[in-house]
Amino acid sequence: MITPLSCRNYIDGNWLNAVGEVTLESRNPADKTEVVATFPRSQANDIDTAVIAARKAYHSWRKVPAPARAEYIFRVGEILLQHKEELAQLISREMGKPMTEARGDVQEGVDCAFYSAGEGRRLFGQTTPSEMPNKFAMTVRMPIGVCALITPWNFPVAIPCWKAMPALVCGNTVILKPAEDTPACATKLIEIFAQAGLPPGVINLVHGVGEEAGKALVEHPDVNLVSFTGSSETGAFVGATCGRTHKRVCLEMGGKNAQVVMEDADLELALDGAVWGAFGTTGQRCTATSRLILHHDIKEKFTNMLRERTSKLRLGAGTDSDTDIGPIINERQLQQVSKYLDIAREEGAKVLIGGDIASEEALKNGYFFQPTILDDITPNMRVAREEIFGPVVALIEVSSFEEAIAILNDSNYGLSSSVYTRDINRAFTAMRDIEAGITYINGPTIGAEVHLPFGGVKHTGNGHREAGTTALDVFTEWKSVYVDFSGSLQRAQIDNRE
Ligand code: UN1
Repeated sequence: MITPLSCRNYIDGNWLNAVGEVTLESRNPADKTEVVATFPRSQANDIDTAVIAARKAYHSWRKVPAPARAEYIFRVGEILLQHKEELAQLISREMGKPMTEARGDVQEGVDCAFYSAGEGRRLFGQTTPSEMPNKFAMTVRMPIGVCALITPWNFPVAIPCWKAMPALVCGNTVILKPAEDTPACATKLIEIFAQAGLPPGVINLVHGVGEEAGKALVEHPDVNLVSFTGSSETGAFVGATCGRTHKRVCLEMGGKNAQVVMEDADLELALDGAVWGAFGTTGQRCTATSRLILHHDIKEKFTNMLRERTSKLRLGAGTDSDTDIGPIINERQLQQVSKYLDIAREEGAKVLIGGDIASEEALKNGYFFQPTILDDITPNMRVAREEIFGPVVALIEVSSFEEAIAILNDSNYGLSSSVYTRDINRAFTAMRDIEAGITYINGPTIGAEVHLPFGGVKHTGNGHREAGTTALDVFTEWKSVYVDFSGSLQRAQIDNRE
């Protein structure tokens, strides 16, 4: 057994214990007897120390030229790439995803580094004519200040990267509060940022629990922005608190993503997409396919194909090379998925395959749930409306394309969506009419790329888009600058027209 990693906070360039003595543990979800890391239970005073450090560093970091700031991030990308295998192993042990996916998690961070670093040489503003003669007008992007980044466990490397990297290139300083389930991944990631030579205080790490460390960060008067990815329930608290304390807030919350399969679709292709979208990362992605909206004409055939394919999926530890589906992250989440199966049965759903905690001897030490297909689902059932965040997909039958889109849109959430069809008119209609931040045509609901905006509509988000150039809109303020070179007072809003 590997010795547990002893994690500490990283504040002002130093690895520090929290002021309080209490430490917590993260465990391997595939073998809960294995402690992966211990980490401090930071309290408000630890948060305060981190905010003071980030504020102090901000005053000089914002003046470092953006291309020079970006070079640090480029270096982070290079070092991350060198450590990809080691970090992927750690992700797989601490979070449970299969190694191929864990490598993808790190690669998403690398991609984000190289993409964000390029922005250091752009960060474009605009020039625009002035109403006055001999006057010049332009817009410039300004950093926001101290940014608190609160990140989930399902992409323990990629998500902190896609928040921290653009934030830093834009001239902000950051404090990362990672999920309690993946402190070791966050620690290794921050070690890489430190190795890249970022000045002290520019990036800080505080471990702890959401209700204490996370809450203290969100409430702290000297934090200017909070970027949060997690549950809608916590997001509502974060949003309300930021509203009350006048902070910019970027929220990425739940999803109830649907894949539509029309009668003209390439069914093998749609099957590959459905299995990957629903069961990849054990369904623990905010982009996961949790509803399959199937046209009546292909429903039976497609359902049989899906059941057949699902029955072949192998559950196991992410670190085993023949694993298709890893564990659920923790006991609480496992119980949550089980609870939804009880609800589904009470609501009259038919469990086609799966439906229970996996009980095979080899899986007893981990939090494993069988990949599950629910049939006879009507759009108003709770399992068709609420985010489950596990390997469970609900089948809904429709008899037309219009009905499929209406049901897809009949949700409080609007993150990702997908339509399988060979009809170009339907494809473009879907693109126009689907209420979601992301729409795939003939591709699964998961797998967004870092150079495109990422986020959703309705209860999924609050109008911001992470990643892509839109990340710059999250992490900068606009300033309008007027330069008058006429040498005399030119008065605006004086109207001398007859
Ligand atoms: C998430 O689940 O919060 O689009 C992020 C995807 C990944 C990111 C998922 N690139 O599936």
